[in-house]
Amino acid sequence: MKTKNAQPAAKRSLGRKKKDIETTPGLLRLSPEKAAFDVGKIRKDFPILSQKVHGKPLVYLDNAATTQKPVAVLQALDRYYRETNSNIHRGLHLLSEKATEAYEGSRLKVQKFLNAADPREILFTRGATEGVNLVAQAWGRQNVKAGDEVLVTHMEHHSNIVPWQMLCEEKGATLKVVPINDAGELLLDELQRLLSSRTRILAVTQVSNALGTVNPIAEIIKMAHAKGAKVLVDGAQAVPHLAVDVQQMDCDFYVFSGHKIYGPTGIGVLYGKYRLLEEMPPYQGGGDMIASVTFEKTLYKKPPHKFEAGTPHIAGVIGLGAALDYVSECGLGAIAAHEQDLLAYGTRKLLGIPGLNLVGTSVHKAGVLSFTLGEIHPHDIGTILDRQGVAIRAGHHCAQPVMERFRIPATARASLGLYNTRDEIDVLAKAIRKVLEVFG
Ligand code: C6P
Repeated sequence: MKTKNAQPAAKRSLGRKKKDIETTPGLLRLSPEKAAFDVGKIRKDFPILSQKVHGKPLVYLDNAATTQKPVAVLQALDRYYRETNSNIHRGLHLLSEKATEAYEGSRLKVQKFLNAADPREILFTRGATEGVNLVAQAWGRQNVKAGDEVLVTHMEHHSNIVPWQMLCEEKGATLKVVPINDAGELLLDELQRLLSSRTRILAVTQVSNALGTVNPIAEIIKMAHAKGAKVLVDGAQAVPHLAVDVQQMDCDFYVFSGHKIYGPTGIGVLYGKYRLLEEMPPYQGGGDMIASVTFEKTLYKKPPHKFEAGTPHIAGVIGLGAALDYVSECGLGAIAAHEQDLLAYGTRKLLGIPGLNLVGTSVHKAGVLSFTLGEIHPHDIGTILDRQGVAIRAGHHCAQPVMERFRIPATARASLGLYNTRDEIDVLAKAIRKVLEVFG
C-alpha cells in the first residue's frame, strides 16, 4: 500500500529498541524511514488525555471504538457555531456563503485524503454504517436480483453484514461468506472459488476491528473485478492507521466514519465511482437533493447532492475536515510507524503474560490487541482494567461471526491510536497481571 504524507527523517527518537521491533514474528516490519514524531507533543493536543479516572491517569486504549479529539477539531467546531453557523446551499447571506464554503471545502479535503479523482465522488453520511446501507439500498436494489450472490467475509463488522442480509432477503439473493484461517487472515483461494458470474458485489473490510487483520485489498479487488463483481471496502478501521488511495486500490465504494479518525461523531464518508453514483437512485428524498419538484414529477440533482437530503451535519463535516488536516500534518507514514512499533511492543508484552491468548495474529496487522485470559470473562478484565485507569473494550465488538469462528463468546480488546505510548502499554500489561492476581 502506498504511504502518503510520510514525515521526513525523525527529528526526535522515540527510544525504540531495535530488538523490540524486529523480534516479534508475524508483524509488519517498520520501514527504515521509521519517521518518528513527538508523541509527547501530540498528547498535548488532546486535552481529555490528561484527566484521571478512578484516581489513576487515563490510559485510553479504546481507539477502535472511537478516538479522542484534538484541540484543532474542538476549535473548528466551536468557531463554526460561534462565527459561521448557518444553513448551506440555501441562503444568499454572508454566513450561509461562509458555511457553504467551509462545508464544500471539507469535501475537497476528503477527496485529497482518499485521492479520489473528483470531489463529486465524496458523499457525506452519518458514518460507515450509513454508507454501507446507502450502497446496499440505492445500488443494491437496482443491481441485485433473485439468484444473484453477495459476498462478504467472516471478519466483517455487523455494519457490513446486516445491510447485505436485508438486501438478499428482499431480493431472493444469496449471501456467501469468505472464510478466514486461525490467524484471522482471509483465505484468498476460497475467495477465488466463491467469486462467480453470479457475484454482484463483494463487501470487505480493509482492517478488521476485532482482529486487526489488514487485508491485501488491492489484490482482493482485482480478483472480484476479474469476475465482474463490484467491491465495497469498509475503511472504518483503516483510515486512522494507513494511507488510503481509492484510485490505486480501484474500489467501487469506500466508507469510513469521522469519529474513528479523531473527528466528530455522526459524520462519515461514502466514496463512490462517479459513473456508479450517477446511475444510482437516491437513498433518501427531501430538501437539497432535488433540481425541481412538482406533484407529478421530481427531478434530482447530480451526485453528491442527490445523496445528501435534508440539512446535513454541517459542523461535523467541518470538524472532519479539521481532523483530516490534523492527521495529514502528523503524517500517515509517521503514524503508521509509531503504531506498528507500539503493536510489536504490546504483542511481546502481552504474550509474556501467563494464560493470555492473542486472537488475531495476522502477518499484516493494524493496532488491535484482542485477547482472552484463561477462563476469565473479558467483561471482568475490562472492569478491573477500568479501575486502574485503563480503558479498553470487552465483548464481541459487533463482530459475532468472528467470535463464533474462534469459538469464544468475547475478547478483551486494546486498540491503539497515534497518541498512545510504550509507557501506556506497560500500564496495560501490569493491569492485566493484576486481573490474574484478583482471580488467583
Ligand atoms: N466499530 C468498534 O468498537 P460506525 O458505528 O458507523 O461509526 O462504524 C461501524 C463500523 C464499521 N466497520 C468497522 C470495521 C467498524 O469497526 C465499525 C465500528 C466499533 O469496533 C464500534 S462497534
